[in-house]
Amino acid sequence: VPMPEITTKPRVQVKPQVERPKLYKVILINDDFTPREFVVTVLKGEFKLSEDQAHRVMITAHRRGVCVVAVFTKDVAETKATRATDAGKAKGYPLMFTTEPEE
Ligand code: TYC
Repeated sequence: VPMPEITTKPRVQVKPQVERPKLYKVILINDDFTPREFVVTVLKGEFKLSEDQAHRVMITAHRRGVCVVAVFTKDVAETKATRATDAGKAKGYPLMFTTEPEE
């Protein structure tokens, strides 16, 4: 006996749903005015670094000019960089955090 013909409806190509979000570095910039201890306090408060980690990041920026603090999604990186920069501004310090996309 003949087999029934099976027809299939063409399906549109579907892009994989789940993509890993691009990550952004928060970068601490050195300056000549912000007290070291204040930089450490901001790093602990905004980025949840330990005293040791915060001190290492501060000293690295102090010696080399910049230091990567941590990586986050774009929104979180920008919010934290802004809040940390504003904490310095509120005390009259030129403390600066920026963000840049990871490679
Ligand atoms: N260079 C500052 C000083 O000597 C301390 C400092 C370190 C400031 C790191 C900013 O990102 C910074 N008081």
